[in-house]
Amino acid sequence: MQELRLIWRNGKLVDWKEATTHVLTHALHYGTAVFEGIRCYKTQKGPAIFRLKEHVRRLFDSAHIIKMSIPYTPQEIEEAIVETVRANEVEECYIRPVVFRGYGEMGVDPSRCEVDCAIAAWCWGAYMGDKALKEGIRAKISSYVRIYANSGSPRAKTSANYLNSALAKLEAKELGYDEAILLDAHGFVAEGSGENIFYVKDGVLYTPHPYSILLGITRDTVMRLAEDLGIPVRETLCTRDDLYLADEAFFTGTAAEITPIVEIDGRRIGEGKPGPVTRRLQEVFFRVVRGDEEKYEHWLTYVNP
Ligand code: PPE
Repeated sequence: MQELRLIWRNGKLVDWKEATTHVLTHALHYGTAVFEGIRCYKTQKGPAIFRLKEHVRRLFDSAHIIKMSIPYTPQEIEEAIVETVRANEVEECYIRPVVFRGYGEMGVDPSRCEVDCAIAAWCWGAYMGDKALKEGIRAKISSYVRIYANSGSPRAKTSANYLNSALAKLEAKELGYDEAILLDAHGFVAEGSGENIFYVKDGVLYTPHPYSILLGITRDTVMRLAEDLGIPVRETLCTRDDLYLADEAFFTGTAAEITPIVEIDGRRIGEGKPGPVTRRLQEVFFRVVRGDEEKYEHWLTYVNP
C-alpha cells in the first residue's frame, strides 16, 4: 500500500502511523465494524469524489442495521471525507471510512464498547490490474454460499461479511482464477467477493435481484447509465447457466469499476473478450467519474471547489 500522510480519526487528522488501535478492539475479534469504499478521481476541476452522499448514506444504513450509532451526522462525515482527501493533497485516491466497536469490554455483546471512527485514503489503481479492465478476467463459481439475509446482512457493509468474501477469493485464486462468483442460499447468482455482477443476453442487461447482495453504488450507476443509453435493464433471479450462456458479463464495484468477465468455470463467455455493451458502459463510466459528462456532474463532489 502506498501510504499517504494523514488519517482522520474521531474528529481530527493524525499522522498515518499514529492511526493505530488496541489489540483488544472489539471489532478485531468479532467483526463489529462497518465501512465504505469510495473513489476520488482526477478531473479538469481537480479531485472529485464520486457519489459521496450515497456512500455516506450506506455507511449510516450499515451502522443502523448492526445497531451501532455513529457519533457524527452524515454531513459531518461527508465533510471529514473531503477534508481527508484535501489534507493529503492527492489527485486521485480510494477512500476508506470505517466505524467500529473499539476497546472496552470483551465478549460478544458490543453494546459497552465505544464507537471509533476513522477515514483513511490511499492511491489504488485498477483493482485486478490494468489488464483486467482491458482484457477481462476469469471467474469461478465459489463453493462458498453468499451470507444470506437471516445469517448476516448482505445489505450492510460490515467487516464480518468479508470473511465470506475472503474465503471465496482465496479459493478462486488457489484454483487459478481471478475472482469468485458466489451463489445465494437458494442457488441463484449473488455477486463477486467484492463486486456486483451483470450479464448481457440478446441486448438486455441483467443483474441479480437485490436480496442477497450488497446494493452497489456502481451497480446503481451502471443501471442508470444503461437506461440512458437505451439499453434495457432487468433485475432478475439468475442461475449459473444464465452466466454460462451470456453474450457478455462484467463485475462492478468502486474498487473494480467495470471489469469484464471473459470466462466462467472454464466456459468462454460470448466471444471470450470484452463485448460491445461492456466496452460502451466502461467508456461512459470513466467519462462520468472524470467529470466529462455534464449530465452526471451532480454525482461529483469537488474537493477544492
Ligand atoms: N458487493 C460486494 C461484496 C462488495 O464488497 C462491493 C464493493 C460491491 C458489491 C460493490 O459496491 P459499490 O462499491 O458500492 O459499487 N467492494 C468494496 C471493497 C473492495 C475491497 O477489496 O476492499 C469496493 O469496491 O470498494
